[in-house]
Amino acid sequence: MSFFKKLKDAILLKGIRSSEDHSSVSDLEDILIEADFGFNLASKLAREVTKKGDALENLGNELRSILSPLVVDFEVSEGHKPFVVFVVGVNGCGKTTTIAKLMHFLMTGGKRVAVAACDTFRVAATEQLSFWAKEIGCDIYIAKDGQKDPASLAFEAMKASYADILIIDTAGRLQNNANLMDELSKMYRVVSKIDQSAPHMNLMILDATTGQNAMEQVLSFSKVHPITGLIISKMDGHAKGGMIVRIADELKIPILGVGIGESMSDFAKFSIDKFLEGLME
Ligand SMILES: Nc1nc2c(ncn2[C@@H]2O[C@H](COP(=O)(O)OP(=O)(O)OP(=O)(O)O)[C@@H](O)[C@H]2O)c(=O)[nH]1
Ligand SMILES: [Mg+2]
Repeated sequence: MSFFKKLKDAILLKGIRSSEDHSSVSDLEDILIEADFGFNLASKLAREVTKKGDALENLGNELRSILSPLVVDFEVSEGHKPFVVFVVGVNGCGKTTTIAKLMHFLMTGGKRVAVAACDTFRVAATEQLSFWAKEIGCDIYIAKDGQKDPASLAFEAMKASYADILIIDTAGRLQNNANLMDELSKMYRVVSKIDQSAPHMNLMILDATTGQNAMEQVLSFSKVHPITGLIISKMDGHAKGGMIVRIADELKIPILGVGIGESMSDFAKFSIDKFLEGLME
């Protein structure tokens, strides 16, 4: 049963109305925890929205006020050449597909875009990115035979590129894999040697089907280099993406878009209305 349906039932059946009724507040709290809002936020919201009036309407308003300051357009600023975008995240979260969507979006906007295939572990990863680069018409930098160091590829791409925007694809890695996180750290260091202000955007992709672990993922990747934007992939599936509320509330990282399919045009601005509707389905 969906989150808001449960919430409605809880409100109707259990008469969740007031914060003085402790059992009602804790029922609501349980529902919010189950929706991946996390314990602290769930408790805070459960208390606040039951204070007076319609709890469901209050909750909608609270969620809007958490999310709306963070929902922004995907924009690259002028004055950096290239404007360097790192794309990071755990294995299979949708990094490479999101890059295809961004290449398409930026090229359509008249920008010259290049990508560096810095996932040098899997041959298939380079092939996947090459396919999109060719399809969309972007320059691509790929590792030469035997070259496995993603940092040196990122370095070469930065030196060579005449593009307005250089997007760096990275290998998927679990946030608790120290070696791979060190490797990522080296990539940032190397890139900042060429341009101190780079990367200009450090984008993390979150799979909408991820639960509370998403928070830990963002915190760990942020330790290596602060995450400046989030894109939630796979919002076209069954997942509601409830974890984004907690991340927004605690970390206040801008939400730059959502992935809504597997093709290059399946990129959209995060819609709070649709998100809330999704929760209510
Ligand atoms: N339905 C749907 N599928 C998606 C979306 N984004 C990515 N996928 C699919 O998810 C799978 C993994 O996507 P990739 O882009 O390869 O993910 P990745 O993070 O680059 O993976 P690694 O490089 O292996 O870590 C592929 O089958 C994609 O087609 C999305 O927004 N919606
Ligand atoms: Mg990939």
